[in-house]
This record gives sequence, C-alpha cells and structure tokens, in this order.
Amino acid sequence: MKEIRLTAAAAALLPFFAWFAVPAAGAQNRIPVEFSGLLNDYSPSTVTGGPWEMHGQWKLSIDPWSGKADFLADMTMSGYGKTADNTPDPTQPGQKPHTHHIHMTGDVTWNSTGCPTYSPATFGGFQVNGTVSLLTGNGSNATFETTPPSSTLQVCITGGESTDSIPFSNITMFWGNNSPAISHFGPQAIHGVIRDWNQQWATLWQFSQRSEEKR
Ligand SMILES: [Cu+2]
Repeated sequence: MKEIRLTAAAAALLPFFAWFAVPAAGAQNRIPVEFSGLLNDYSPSTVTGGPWEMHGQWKLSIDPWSGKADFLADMTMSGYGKTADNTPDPTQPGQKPHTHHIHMTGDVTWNSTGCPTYSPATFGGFQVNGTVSLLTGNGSNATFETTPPSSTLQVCITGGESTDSIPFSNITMFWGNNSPAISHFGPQAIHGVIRDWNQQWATLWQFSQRSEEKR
C-alpha cells in the first residue's frame, strides 16, 4: 500500500513537479519551506460595522522536523461611514481603523480538497488547518474571540500549472464553522496573493511523502 500512497502524493503534487525544474528528492536538506505574501479583501456588509476593507501581510513556515506549519498574519482594517439609507458612503472612508495579529500552528494536508475555488481555476497546492493561538484586535485578544482563542482556520495555497505559470500564486484564509472570528471577518474566504517562497522543492517533496507514509 505504501507504493500506492506515495503515488497518490506524487499525483497531488504533479502540477508542480511536472512543470517546474525540481532538484533530486533524495537530498536530506532540512530548510523550512517558507511562503509570504499579502491579503487584500472586503468583509461582507452583514457583520457589525461592515463592510470592512481588509489588508495584510502573512508568512507561512513549514517546520522541517515536525512537518507542522506556522501561519502568521498581520492586518489593518477600516470601514466606511453610512449614507442616510445605511449603505457604505464612499465619501466617508477609513472609519474605525484597527489592526489584527493572527498566529496559527496547524497540520499540513498535501492537497486543496475543500479549499475555496477560483475562476479561472487554480491547481495543486496544499492546506494548513488548525486553531489560532493568537487573534488580536489592536494588540489585545480580540473582543469577539474567546479566552484563550478558539477560532479554527483553514489556509489554502494553490497556483498555476502548465508552461508560463507559477506553482504558488493564491492564498485563502477561511474560518471554520462556529469560529468566533466569523462574527467580525464574515463566513467567506479572505483572499490574498503569494509574493515569495524559498524554492525548497526537495524539502516540500519530502514533507509530502512523509505525510503520506504516516497515514
Ligand atoms: Cu477587524
């Protein structure tokens, strides 16, 4: 069965390894796989104070020994004043500016099953799922969050395939069912972009195989 499972792992990563130059997978390097980028999106108008503009930057690091992933995001948010009929007033931007800092250590799953979809579609990728250990509002534990924090977060990274493409381009943050954070950010995916990753193909390949072997 091991061979079949490894084949499944290879299939999950095929969009990357089929199209991009990959060093030999046998190299025992232990360098963390690191991704970073930006978040830019809007909350729905249905949350208190919404719609909010959301901007941020994030970093994702996969530990070479445990295979666990650390996700860190820092965000700024601000809203709009409302018109007489209670719609966002573009002449009153920048209302209630505030910040959030988010930290989640989670498990990596080497596929994007259950991740938010795009049009045009993205391909391949992986996801990290876990409970946040930090979710602040202006530095303190967020008023909508429990003590200690209990919101769960799915982070998905996907990208392109075929020639003239990049393997990792898009990121989503998606709060799990019943997470306190939904009351502020909304239940939809928060979208962002990948600016950089450290090209640790061999380590990425080892992680994906090791996760399959553990099953
Ligand atoms: Cu906020």
